[in-house]
Amino acid sequence: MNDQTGYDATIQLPEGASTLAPHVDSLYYDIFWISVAFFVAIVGCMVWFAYRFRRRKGVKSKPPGHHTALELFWTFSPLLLLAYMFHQGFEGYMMMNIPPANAINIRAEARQWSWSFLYPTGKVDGELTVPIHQPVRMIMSSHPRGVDHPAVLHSFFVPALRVKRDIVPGMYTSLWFEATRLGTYDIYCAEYCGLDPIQGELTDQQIHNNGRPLASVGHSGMLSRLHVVTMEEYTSYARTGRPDEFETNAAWGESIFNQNCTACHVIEPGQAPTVGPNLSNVVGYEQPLVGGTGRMADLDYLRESIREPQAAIVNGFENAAMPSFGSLPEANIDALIAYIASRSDRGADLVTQLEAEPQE
Ligand code: HEC
Ligand SMILES: [Cu+2]
Repeated sequence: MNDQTGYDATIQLPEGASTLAPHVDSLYYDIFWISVAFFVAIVGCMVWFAYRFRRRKGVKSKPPGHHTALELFWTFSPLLLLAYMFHQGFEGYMMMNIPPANAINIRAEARQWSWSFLYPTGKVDGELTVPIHQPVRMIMSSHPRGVDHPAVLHSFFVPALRVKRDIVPGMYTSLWFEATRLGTYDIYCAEYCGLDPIQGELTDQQIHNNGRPLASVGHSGMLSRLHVVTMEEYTSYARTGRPDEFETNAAWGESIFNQNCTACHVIEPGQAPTVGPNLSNVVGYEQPLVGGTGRMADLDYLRESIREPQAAIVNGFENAAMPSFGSLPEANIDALIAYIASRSDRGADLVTQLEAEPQE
């Protein structure tokens, strides 16, 4: 059931990879050719009349009064064409706005300047992967980048699917599509969403030298990719749990930590803390909190610190804020905790407990 009905790009339009694409494209080409026909007819008549009725010596113009049949014809025939365009457009609009009942929901979160996609299984990724021939409904929202960078307008745009919808702070917007062709397609943010102030400080060389040019420099870098794969590939992709390349949860956690946490935390004993506390020798020790209380750094405390960092603030760090990582799947959070526990001389028990948990 993986027969593909999508098609290649033409001079005017990108490749078509969804059930909506033929609708949009046929209406586009109908309107295009109607416009071409009118252009040729109108400009042709204009040129012919300019020549035929040019001023000549001794010829006096005798314009006719009017021609009822002709006037009725050119009033009502365009009306029919417009009614046809409206009908086709409305049909496409309805199709685009009513997701089929069997659609799977994928959440999209837009931030300055990145995308995260959250799958029903709990998996989170920066690129979107969907099964072919399966309706998918995107439920989209805009999020702050940090404390002083509030949520802004974005727009989710996948030309190959012919779908585009604004993402508005403070509300959910949605769209749906059914992919009809395997492959990888571009995802754009189509609503100007700001310029990174550091861009001015980067040289052209720095901007173009890193592997994903412009990735961190504002709206124009807010790009991602859509992968349309078979249902079997999708199922194994969306599975959460430890990827095969890691032997233990702690090893997997280290890689998650390096991707998400090292901007603010060091984890070697004796290193001076950066934005947040040094996370070595935290597990198993009493943590001094703002307000004079303290909490034992056990599994609950660590889960809370990662999901709801503001619930308990470590003494001395009240001026820096940690963003919530509550959108990470449970398994990833446990792997992170296993890694942090492995970096404490009192963490061995917690590591054993977390390594023993069943993996799907
Ligand atoms: C933007 C900076 C920032 C990032 C990124 C960040 N943190 Fe934090 N973290 C902080 C700050 C600041 C604190 C102290 C304030 C508080 O307790 O909320 C903190 C506190 C913590 C604590 C409590 C530490 C203690 O001594 O009791 C843990 C555990 C923690 N972070 C884990 C993580 C993990 C795991 C990640 C990555 C998934 C992460 N942090 C990413 C800034 C950050
Ligand atoms: Cu954007």
